[in-house]
Amino acid sequence: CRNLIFILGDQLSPEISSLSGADPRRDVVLMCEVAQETTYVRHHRKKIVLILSAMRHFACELRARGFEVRYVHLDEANNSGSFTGELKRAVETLRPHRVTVTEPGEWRVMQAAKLWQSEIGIPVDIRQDNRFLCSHAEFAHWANGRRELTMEFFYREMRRKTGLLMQGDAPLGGRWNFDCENRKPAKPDLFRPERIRFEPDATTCQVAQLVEARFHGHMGTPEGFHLAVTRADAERAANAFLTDFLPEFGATQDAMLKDDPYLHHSLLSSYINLGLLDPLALCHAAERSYLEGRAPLNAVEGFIRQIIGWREYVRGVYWRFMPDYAERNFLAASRPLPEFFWTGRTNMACLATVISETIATAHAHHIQRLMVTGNFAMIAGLDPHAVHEWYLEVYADAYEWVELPNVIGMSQFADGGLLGSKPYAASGAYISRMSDYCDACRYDVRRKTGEGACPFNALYWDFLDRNIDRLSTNRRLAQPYAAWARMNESMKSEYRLSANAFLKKLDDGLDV
Ligand code: FAD
Ligand code: DLZ
Ligand code: SF4
Repeated sequence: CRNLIFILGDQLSPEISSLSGADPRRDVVLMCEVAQETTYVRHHRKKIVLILSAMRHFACELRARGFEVRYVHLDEANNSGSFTGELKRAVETLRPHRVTVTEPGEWRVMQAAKLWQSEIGIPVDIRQDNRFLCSHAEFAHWANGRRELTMEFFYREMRRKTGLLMQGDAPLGGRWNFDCENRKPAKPDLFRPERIRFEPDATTCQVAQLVEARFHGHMGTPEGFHLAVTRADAERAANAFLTDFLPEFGATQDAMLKDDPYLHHSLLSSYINLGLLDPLALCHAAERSYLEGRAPLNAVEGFIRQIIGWREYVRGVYWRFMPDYAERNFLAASRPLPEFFWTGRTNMACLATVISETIATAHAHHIQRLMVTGNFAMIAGLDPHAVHEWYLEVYADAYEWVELPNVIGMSQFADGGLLGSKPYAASGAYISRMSDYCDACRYDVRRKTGEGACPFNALYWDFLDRNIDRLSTNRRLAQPYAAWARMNESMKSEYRLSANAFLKKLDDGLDV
């Protein structure tokens, strides 16, 4: 009985459930580069290079393990352009008895996968994705009956389940979370180790040429691509992170520096999401760093929380609330994205820096995504759906299951507080405290209103005022709303005037 094992582009893991029980002498693997996946949003060109090159390398890895791999290239003459079309073609040629596939990460693809069995006329076995700790059923079990889906409580369950940083039933160090020791600003450090870079090999160069020629109108360029595209290189990147950056991971997690965009972040999300790194193995390696005295607990706990806490939690939220989650717009925001989101050309130095780095590298770290682009988008009232599409396009680690809850929930508060208990809105003071962006900005962060004042200042108060009916009952916003209530009317109207003048410029497409 011959099986056809269908492996999607973000399922590049040798231990993935679709391969479980596979016999290289009998079964065939299908992998396909398809136009539908490369263009359902206009992915950053470095993201496409990463995914297609990693797919091609994974096909080689499987062949080296003895598998026959039917690999369909994007520019192949008969390529039908879709997963369904390629599956049909493969079934017609190879005549397997059944298809096995690991559940797709995205709702959109899952809907297509549910139809495959009836469309191709043989059994299709859709298996759970064993690269996650928490299945959809387990998440539903945890979430059912809870009034609030608090990440921190979910995280504790995952700590208990994995035993990571646990001593019996208790968390190591007596606390579950050491975040209060984090959130420090950072100083430039000329001695910070260099980031590991990988020179493109012949396969990556071929993909880069294809992407250069084919994806006009997509952000960025394949030039300067230096990401890992194999498991071995991704593991090298992980080991370099564990040695050089993990020890300081927590402390500067929320900091931003103009000339040091990565600080102590791991830069591993793209590899984890593609399947090149196993998230649990990575957490165990981080735990060993603590147990063997190479990294402090606050750093290791913070790193592990991001992976077994946030990463698993946002996936749970995604699958529980899709498909309507994608359409949520609690704050009824509707402004289109300004042009500078595509060019980085704005006088606001924080946005110019983060967007330019995004264009160059297809990466930005968490606080850049949350408190610079995300914060601006929310307080300027940008349409959350357009914001979601932008994030899905521009980041190399973006797949809808992880991007959407981070954008619609955490960053835009468009789900009304399902994921986060308050909107992450901030004035220029926050950005000034946590970064050195304001030093070189044409705007003055200390000026509240009027010509030359930092736009974030007026937008922040105007955002609270504009949304007073929706947000003033939020307990976590009691303080800013009390401050707004105490403010005299002339100051309030100055904020409103400044914000409106700025927003009008945005709407008129003028430089800001
Ligand atoms: P580190 O800071 O080193 O963190 C370690 C790991 O923890 C990451 O590699 C990642 O796997 C995980 N992680 C950390 N925070 C989160 C989180 N909030 N959700 C899920 N996993 C997390 N992450 C994505 O992987 N894909 C996305 O498309 C994505 N979109 C985002 C959009 C917005 C608006 C925001 C605020 C966050 C988004 N994140 C996304 C989460 C986070 O910003 C990235 O995971 C992180 O910046 C990746 O860089 P890193 O590997 O250096 O992370
Ligand atoms: C993101 C992406 C891109 C750009 N291209 C492909 C592709 O050509 N073939 C493929 O199998 N997967 C690709 N992917 C990843 C898929 O979009 C991803 O596997 C699905 O969204 C399911 O999560
Ligand atoms: Fe951004 Fe305002 Fe600082 Fe300029 S002054 S970098 S706009 S926060």
